Amino acid sequence: MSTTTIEISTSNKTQFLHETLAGLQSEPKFMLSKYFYDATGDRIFQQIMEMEEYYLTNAEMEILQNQSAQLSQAISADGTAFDLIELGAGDATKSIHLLKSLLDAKMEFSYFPIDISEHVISDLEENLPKKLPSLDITGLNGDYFDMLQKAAELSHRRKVVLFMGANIGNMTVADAESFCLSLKQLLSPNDLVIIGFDLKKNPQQILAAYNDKGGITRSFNLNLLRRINKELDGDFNIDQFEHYASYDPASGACKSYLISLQNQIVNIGRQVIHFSENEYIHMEISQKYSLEDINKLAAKTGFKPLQSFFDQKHYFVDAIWRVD
Ligand code: AVI
Repeated sequence: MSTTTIEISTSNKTQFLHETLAGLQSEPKFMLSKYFYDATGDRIFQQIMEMEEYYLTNAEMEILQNQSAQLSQAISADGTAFDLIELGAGDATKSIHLLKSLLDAKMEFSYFPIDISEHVISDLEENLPKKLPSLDITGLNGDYFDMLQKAAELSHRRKVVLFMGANIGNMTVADAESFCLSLKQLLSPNDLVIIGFDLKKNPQQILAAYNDKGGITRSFNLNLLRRINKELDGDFNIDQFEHYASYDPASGACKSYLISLQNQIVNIGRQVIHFSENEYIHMEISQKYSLEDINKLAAKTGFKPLQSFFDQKHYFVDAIWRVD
């Protein structure tokens, strides 16, 4: 077993400030949902995943619990050693099933979990080897793409990239296309990607997952304002912003916003941001896909769909694609 952490944290705060101001000085205003995940955000996201309305986690967990052996077979079909690179690894409660199946099958591989949250990566490096002592793990903390490049430099074997949890949904379809194209640039023929997509379904069910009765998603969004107050010397009055979620069944875009409840001024460091009453900040997109949308995305970005793994209710799919 080997354990290493590689961190790129030098300009994290400057980048946070720069991107936050750029978003708030835009018309319309927006924030980047990757900044939701400080220690408090991580905790609130855990609560979201345990919410009754948030069906995504259980659906994908069911796939991993019940079909990891088949997933492992698909990954190891050509018998060669590989590196398993996981984008947005979280606490690996889902991928641990796959890791176990791969270790049980005596596959030769190293595991590179990547996460934007440094808490998540250090927890993972501490705890995963206790459960899987023979696992070779190197944690990477930072932006997906920077860390993916880092992992590609470190890895000299066939690559299998895991991108589960519907994290691809937090990009617009256009950004998901650019992302898949860039991902493909870092891969070689026969490398695989496994992507988790939340499927289009009853609009009420989707909306409820992002507008829960208990207000947990609301505090998840508002926490970013708190984080800005704390880390970027901001003075948001949290009570004067309201969470609003919407889902468009035609496009599959589920969006969340914070609405300013009054005309107000917010200071961030030395910058002054004006809000009108009812002006919104776009906070996050959680894009939903049909199978047709998914296959189109693969074809457009140079991948060949190999296999799809669904939960029993067909709420969610983990799709395996090969570099074409
Ligand atoms: C991490 N990501 C896939 C979640 C989602 O469903 O878009 C983040 C989230 N936002 C609100 N609830 C959950």
